[in-house]
Amino acid sequence: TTGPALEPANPLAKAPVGRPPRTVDGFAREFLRELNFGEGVALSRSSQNDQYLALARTIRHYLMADWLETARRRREHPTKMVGYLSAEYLLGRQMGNALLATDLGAIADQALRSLGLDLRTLRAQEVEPGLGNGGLGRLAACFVDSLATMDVPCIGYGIRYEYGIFRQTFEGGRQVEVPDSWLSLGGPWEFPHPDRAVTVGFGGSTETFVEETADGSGHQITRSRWVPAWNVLGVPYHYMVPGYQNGVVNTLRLWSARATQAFDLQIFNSGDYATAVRAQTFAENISKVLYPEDSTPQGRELRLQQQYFFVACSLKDFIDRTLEKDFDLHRLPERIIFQLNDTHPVIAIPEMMRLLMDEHGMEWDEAWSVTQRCFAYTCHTLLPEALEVWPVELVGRLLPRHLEIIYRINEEFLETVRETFPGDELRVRRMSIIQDHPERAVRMANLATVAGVKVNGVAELHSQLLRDKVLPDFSELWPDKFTNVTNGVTPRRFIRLANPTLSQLITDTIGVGWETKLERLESLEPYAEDEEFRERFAAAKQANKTRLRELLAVRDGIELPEHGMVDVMVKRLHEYKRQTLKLLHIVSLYEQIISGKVAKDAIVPRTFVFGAKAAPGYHMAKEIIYLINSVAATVNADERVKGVLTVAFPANYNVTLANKLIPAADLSEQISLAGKEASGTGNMKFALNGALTIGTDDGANVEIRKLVGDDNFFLFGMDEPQVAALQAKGYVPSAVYESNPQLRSAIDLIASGHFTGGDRGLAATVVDDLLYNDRFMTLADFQSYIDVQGEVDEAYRDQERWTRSAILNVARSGFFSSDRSMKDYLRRIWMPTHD
Ligand code: GFP
Repeated sequence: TTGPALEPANPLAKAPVGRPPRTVDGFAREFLRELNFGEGVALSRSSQNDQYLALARTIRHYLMADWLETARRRREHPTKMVGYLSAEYLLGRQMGNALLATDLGAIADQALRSLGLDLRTLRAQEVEPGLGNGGLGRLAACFVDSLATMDVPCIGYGIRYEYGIFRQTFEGGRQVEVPDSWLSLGGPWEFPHPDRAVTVGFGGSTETFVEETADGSGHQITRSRWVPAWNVLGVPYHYMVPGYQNGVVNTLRLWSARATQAFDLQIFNSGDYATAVRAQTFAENISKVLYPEDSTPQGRELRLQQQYFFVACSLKDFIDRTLEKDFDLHRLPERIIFQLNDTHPVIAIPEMMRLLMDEHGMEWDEAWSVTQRCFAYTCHTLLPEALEVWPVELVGRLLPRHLEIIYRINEEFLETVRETFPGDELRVRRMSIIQDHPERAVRMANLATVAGVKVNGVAELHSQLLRDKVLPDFSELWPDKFTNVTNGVTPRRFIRLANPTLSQLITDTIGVGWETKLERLESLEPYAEDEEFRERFAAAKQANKTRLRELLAVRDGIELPEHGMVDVMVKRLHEYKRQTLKLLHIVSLYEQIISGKVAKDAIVPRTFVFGAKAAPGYHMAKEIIYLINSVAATVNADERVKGVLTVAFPANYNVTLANKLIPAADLSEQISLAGKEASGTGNMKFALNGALTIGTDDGANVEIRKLVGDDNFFLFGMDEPQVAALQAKGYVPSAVYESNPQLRSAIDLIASGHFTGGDRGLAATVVDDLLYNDRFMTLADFQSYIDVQGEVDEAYRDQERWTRSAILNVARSGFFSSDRSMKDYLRRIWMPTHD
């Protein structure tokens, strides 16, 4: 709790916090002071890590006045805020972003140089906080960046995982997961506040009691309350979220779990050390590790604990700490909208009901009316298995009061359904928040849809399919509840930081300020016809490719050829994303060359780059990784294709590597089965960095193609209605295999063990699945993919044409700034009167 208002005698205490001087000397002095006073070392004795930590703290100083000032402003003029609830934030490195936000890059560079140090070397020391799995977590990071840049009051709430997404290494081509101890050398970007810890309960039971109503009428009501069996503490860690050179710094508040009692001293003294710290271990496990998606049922309970833990901390934090004291909670929706990033934080809905009723004395109807206006839900998937359900047994055991509340919400909701659709019990069963089969479980997406003020998908097509296929009964009942907000990416990180060469060219051509008004990129369009500009544009791409070659040589010992097309597929490894389709293309090219069907010089030399992590429990994904590595090793060692086909699979794809790969790409692979990729955001990053896309009519590809034009996008494959029709008709992958000789040769070569040291068994899992299951219709789209790859080759041969198309991709992709996404959320969901 905050102490009494300070009335210090010293007038200095009232002055705004000082800003360090923005000069080379001033910066150098701050840095040395941090090194000496903060790290306790002299420059001459300091390690690179000391220097990195001191540098981070120095840069922090330049943000501090703005942070405190932003907080003060928001406190003194409270308006409606966005509470972004997300189990993941894939932030990427902080230092470069902070230097960009403060515009201190040049000063820091010179200051360090004057001390004999190198900024780039120190920046490379940073281990990125990988607190997310992929697109969903990265999207959350882009959104908080945009909200700060737009000066929208927002608190990002999440979990401070001690171990983020695992570090991937390859052993014998197989993925090996190493814990990501990103905090082990110090976390200079975080501010722990253990004194502001929040208590969160688990387990136990509920009890009912009778109470007189608050209106003084003498009526009695029966109420319920929760008596948890055990508690943990949530310690908040604050992170700065700086806007882009605008003096605004918002806050990201991540929760870390601690035991209420560190250990039992008596047991410890008796020598039973393991038992003495058991409670501590148990509690701290909650924020120990980021849960990888698509994993097996193990750890499910821990996952629900994580979800409840962070939303319970966050709601309490907002109500008890952020709101002014004595704020009338009936007016809560005037102050907050909690955006639920996927189903992970949906347990916040019954938690809000519980807080309002059991801790703040509201009646059910009032509490429900408030709750319904405080939440909105974003769905990020189309795969039914990715919509979370929690077994009733588990929820009841862990959160008994919440289960009661969920049951009552459901009861009242189903009454509405029955009134609207009398006699339609099948519909009632489909819409129920509780499913009966295969086990009784709470459907979190249904709960979020019932309670949320809006439900949105993340690209036009996805939002349409969400209405028509995923939640059709709900969209029939409440058509106005459904809306779309197409995803976006922050141009600060994904153009300015990632691609300085292109950024400079853009600024030289259209002036400053495009980073916050990305639609201005459209003024680049006429330059597609300007030869000099095209040359500079192509030179920028070439420079990025050279940088990538240098990086991969050092980072992974991978040798890339100097010339040729750079063809990149980077994203989570998942069957629906179809990395195997890319692999079949490579194998097919290789097979055609070594069998003499195609002359080596008939195809355009290409470097294929993969980047992908497989969830540790996802067996098939790991087999695919192994196969990609096996193909890479064989192809790269084969003299017959040398200089024409190169396959690179650098390990541990993350935000840092993405920033190097994307600017160097010529071709962006977005090849999911139509109707399966909700949006994609990598696709946007590539287009904005001047890569052309080969893609299916899926997710945001549809919008990219519409904007950049058919001539500047390589479309292939079935569209969603065709996929549905084939599914309905019955899809037989082996029949496709039989009827397509080129496909057959490629698959046969894999199956023969050619890439797996002669061992057929090693490729069998992937091959058999393609032939006899192929849930994501890889084989059905193979021929179309191959044909269009032929068109890609042809287009690439005409470098003038290619560059023109690449420029148009940049010029026409301004729509995909996450600033635009934020405007859409504000207008359509958070503050409908906003403009
Ligand atoms: C998920 C979806 C993507 C979507 C992002 C952000 O990310 O289509 O773009 O969320 O909305 F699948 P991944 O799990 O694919 O990384």
